[in-house]
Amino acid sequence: MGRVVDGEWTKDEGDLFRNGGFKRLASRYSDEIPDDVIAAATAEPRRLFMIASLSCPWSHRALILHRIKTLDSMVPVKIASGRRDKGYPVNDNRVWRLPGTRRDVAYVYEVCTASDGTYTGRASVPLLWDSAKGQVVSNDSLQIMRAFDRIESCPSNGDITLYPDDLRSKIDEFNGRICFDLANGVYRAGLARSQRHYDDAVADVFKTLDLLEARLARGRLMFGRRLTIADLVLFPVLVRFDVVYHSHFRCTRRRLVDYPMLWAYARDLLDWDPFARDMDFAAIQSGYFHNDGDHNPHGIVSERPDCDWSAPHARDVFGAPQVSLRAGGVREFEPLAKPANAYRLDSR
Ligand SMILES: N[C@@H](CCC(=O)N[C@@H](CS)C(=O)NCC(=O)O)C(=O)O
Repeated sequence: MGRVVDGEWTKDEGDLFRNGGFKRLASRYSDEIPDDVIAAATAEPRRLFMIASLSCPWSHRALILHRIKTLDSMVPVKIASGRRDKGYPVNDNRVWRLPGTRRDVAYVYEVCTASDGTYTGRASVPLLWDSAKGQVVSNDSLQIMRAFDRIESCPSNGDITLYPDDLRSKIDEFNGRICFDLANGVYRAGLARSQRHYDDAVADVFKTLDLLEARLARGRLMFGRRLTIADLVLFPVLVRFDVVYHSHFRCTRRRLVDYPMLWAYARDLLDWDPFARDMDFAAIQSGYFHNDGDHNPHGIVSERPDCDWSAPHARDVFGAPQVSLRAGGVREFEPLAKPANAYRLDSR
């Protein structure tokens, strides 16, 4: 994977592996995003932009919120694509003028060092950049999502919040558990360098999926009918499960399609435009299979499972989805339906 030390790219993994276990390091810019930066998204469209990857589940959760709030004209997205010679490239391995600077950058790590010449840490995505200050605002997906959630002047859904006050502590607790036991649990399983670490990680992964399966037998979404950021955190992990985590990361006890509730829930959400728009199974598989020389030195991409993402899910029996209003109360959530065949679900 590599990382940045004192502004220089190094292949040395530092503290990433401890006694054979994979340890995800905290995001370097993880503070709450201040009000003046949020205000800038409205007052100065395109001053902020987000770098995100289509293969990355942490990027995907932020992209979904970005889609729900239709933020394109205010906070554009740059999709990080290309060969990861020195971590994520920003522009298909060609240099690109970093807005607000005189620097040409090719990699995400150069964006970090443009912000801080002595940057030490991971060069991770998603990343929010402020062109006026020439600085990274955040490289923490949860903070980026919370910031997007607070933008009120967006073309649609400015009146809603996916992080409502009355559920906030429960959402935080839920996200904490999902992040450690599942979202990061699959990485701990896949990247383990000892049997014990692998065993512990897969136990966490499947214990969590079992709990979620039971929870989804009681309601349409993670918090009843109300869409919250908890669903946005979970969905990117589920859609990657059978195509990557089950095979490549050795989470082999069960597949997503073996969990009737979770599988129907994932199909339900995939029917909604903001969830489907950045779904690209080919990009997801390439991101993992082509960039993990330890496990897959020949870069073979495994065949995708033969399953029908468009099969009826019958989740409507739990009632129409709702969303919290910033002013209090709830309303029905009307996600744009996914136009038939509009996405690259099956491209290869
Ligand atoms: N704490 C970060 C984690 C993001 C993350 O780990 N992203 C992965 C891509 S899925 C990444 O950029 N990995 C490269 C690295 O850590 O060097 C967040 O929540 O945004």
